[in-house]
Amino acid sequence: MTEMVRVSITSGVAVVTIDNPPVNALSPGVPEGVSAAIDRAERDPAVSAVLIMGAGRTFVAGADIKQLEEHAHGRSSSAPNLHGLLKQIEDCTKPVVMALHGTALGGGLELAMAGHYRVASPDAQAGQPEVNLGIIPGAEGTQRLPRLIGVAAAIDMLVSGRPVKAPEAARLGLFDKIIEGDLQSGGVAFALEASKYGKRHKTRERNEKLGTLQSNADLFASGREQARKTRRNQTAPLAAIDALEAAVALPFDEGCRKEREIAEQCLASEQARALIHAFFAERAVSKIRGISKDTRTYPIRRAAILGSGTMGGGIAMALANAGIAVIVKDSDQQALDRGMHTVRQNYEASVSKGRFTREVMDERLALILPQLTYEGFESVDLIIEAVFENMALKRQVFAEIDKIARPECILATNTSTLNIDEIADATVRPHMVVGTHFFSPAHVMRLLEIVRGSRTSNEVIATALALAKQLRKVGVVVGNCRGFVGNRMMLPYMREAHFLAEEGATPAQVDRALQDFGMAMGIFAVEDMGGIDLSWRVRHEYKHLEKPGERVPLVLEKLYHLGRLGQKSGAGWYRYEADRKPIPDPEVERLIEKTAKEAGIPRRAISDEEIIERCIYIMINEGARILEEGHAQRAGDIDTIYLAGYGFPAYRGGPMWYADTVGLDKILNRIRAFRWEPSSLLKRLVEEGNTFAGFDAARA
Ligand code: 3H9
Repeated sequence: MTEMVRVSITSGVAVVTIDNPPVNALSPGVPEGVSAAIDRAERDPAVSAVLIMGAGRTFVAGADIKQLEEHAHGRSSSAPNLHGLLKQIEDCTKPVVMALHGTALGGGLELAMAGHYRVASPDAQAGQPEVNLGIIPGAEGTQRLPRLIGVAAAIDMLVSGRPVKAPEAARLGLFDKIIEGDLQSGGVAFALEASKYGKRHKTRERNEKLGTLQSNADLFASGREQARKTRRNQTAPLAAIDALEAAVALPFDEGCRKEREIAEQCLASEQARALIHAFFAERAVSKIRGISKDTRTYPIRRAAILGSGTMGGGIAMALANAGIAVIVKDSDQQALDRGMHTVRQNYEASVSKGRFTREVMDERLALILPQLTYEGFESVDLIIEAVFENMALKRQVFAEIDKIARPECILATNTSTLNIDEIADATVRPHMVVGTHFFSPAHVMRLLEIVRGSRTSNEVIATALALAKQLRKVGVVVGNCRGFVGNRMMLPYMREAHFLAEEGATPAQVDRALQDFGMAMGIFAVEDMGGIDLSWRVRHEYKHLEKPGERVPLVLEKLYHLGRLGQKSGAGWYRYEADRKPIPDPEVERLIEKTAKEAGIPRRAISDEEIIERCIYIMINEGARILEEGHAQRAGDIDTIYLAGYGFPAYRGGPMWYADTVGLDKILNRIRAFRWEPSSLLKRLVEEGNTFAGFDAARA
């Protein structure tokens, strides 16, 4: 046994407990410990059955991803290998029962499927989320899963990566029994019963749900179609289906060999390295210099929001969804009614899609209290301001709430562009003022930029991070600079797209090239969604920062003055019909051509490669500036922002990770060729032969 695996004997059942916090990953030592425990149980005449479970909050959440990362980068030759252990478990002459709670994921579920039976607590979930890491199950999961639940359900689990909850798992045949009450005693009783039954269920021998290549042909075809649609450009989901097909076509051992081959190829891929980076980058964002686990946080039980517009309503829903009671204040009854109507409509839509029940909707709605006054503001723990983006108005609002709120109440602003310190100056508690930059729709989007003002206290930042977790969002701490991180990088990206159009690319070509690159949406479609008036306003707000003679986007002005404000007016860069799909508009193309001609901008054919280089590299250059100025703590934080909030393809790891994969020297050369001013950090990293990942590692 190892320290990570304990064994105790209860009523003749060897209870094997895997104890490798925080999530009982199968790190070196765990498989060896389980193997030794099985070996001992097999030889001990006093033992009639084995029960394997996890200590703490979960069963096994998979292989150790750190170990996979080492292997993916070629820094270690030993990938985790569970095959011997799984065979040993399945061949054990005494029944082996797996008792699952929390999350049995990846290698955890693969381990469980090698057991003769699976029992689970009602809250347990099981899944094969490997595709989220760019890999496929590599411990016989693609071979055992279809044997237990059939090909259709297996395709769904493998391609979506989505875990199934206990009742569904039981219905599918993945769990044999749900145990209410104490899992260990229920598991021991089940194991004793199984030992009397004699016959053991070896999953590898269960072929009744497999069918044939022919009978499953349609399922494989539609699975592949689904994979191409929902996981655009990703290799692992298709590879997982190939491995599943091998389960149907080949005897178990040969299928496993095929799975191993495919799993190795996936693990060695650029996509796996990028997705594994994204996994750890997202978990690193909460590690902030100066803030530790002991940093005090303020409890957030009740909150208030100022403003019932799209953002205010969305934030109210995000809070209510996490069980936080929230007052929504507006100064205008009609606006308040409109806002609450939208909130209700959004909830109704979720109910009709089956996301939750009407009772849940009613509970959430009951937590949202619309009103016109400041009544109750004196007792809330957090006030989030979401009024119109105007400094004078925000300062006035902050001065007012500062007088009403109790001293321990956090005052947050949802500004996306304004200076937090200037807003904080309107209060006598600048240490309690923070930016909470939500993304629209705020009840859906995972990203939350937490903007640290120069006087924001560590306790307030720690509370905002905890709140993000409570809201199931990814909170990333950013500095108080123009546009913070996400929008600051987005602005030059958007401008460059405008220039490309002026020089000869159509908006549709730019958007298609970006989507082929993997962006969730093209930048012109994004701009139409946000509103041309918004882009116009932002540009004019910062017009004074434009240098004399600097090139500025020209068509934007024209669209704005023509009232082509984007989706909301039915036309912007594109035109729109009821389904809101962007339709290329020859009128806009003529307008662009005319504008370019008047400005003397020569038009030419522009390659997709140039579009990607100019749009993405300019973003990377700005990201590097943000890093050198310390407005983001890590390149990985910037990546997380772009993955969680801006539709950057996760399989490229985020813009800074992508830059490393292209090569910083190449990026610098292209930046020089485009006659942009390169960031000094980028120049320094190239001189040192370093990468953004290296920059992060040195500061960890
Ligand atoms: C696999 O199994 C391949 C097999 O097919 C092949 C076998 C041969 N390894 O997310 P949290 C760390 S692939 C190492 O904040 P939560 C995480 O980094 C794997 N570390 O907690 C963090 O560390 P820190 C398939 C792991 O409660 C801490 O645990 N499995 C692993 O919000 C807490 O994590 C998966 O893809 C791991 N497997 O969520 C599951 N998992 O505190 C990946 C977590 O230092 N994990 N850590 O920052 C998850 O989805 C979530 O972590 C989980 C808990 C739902 C388990």
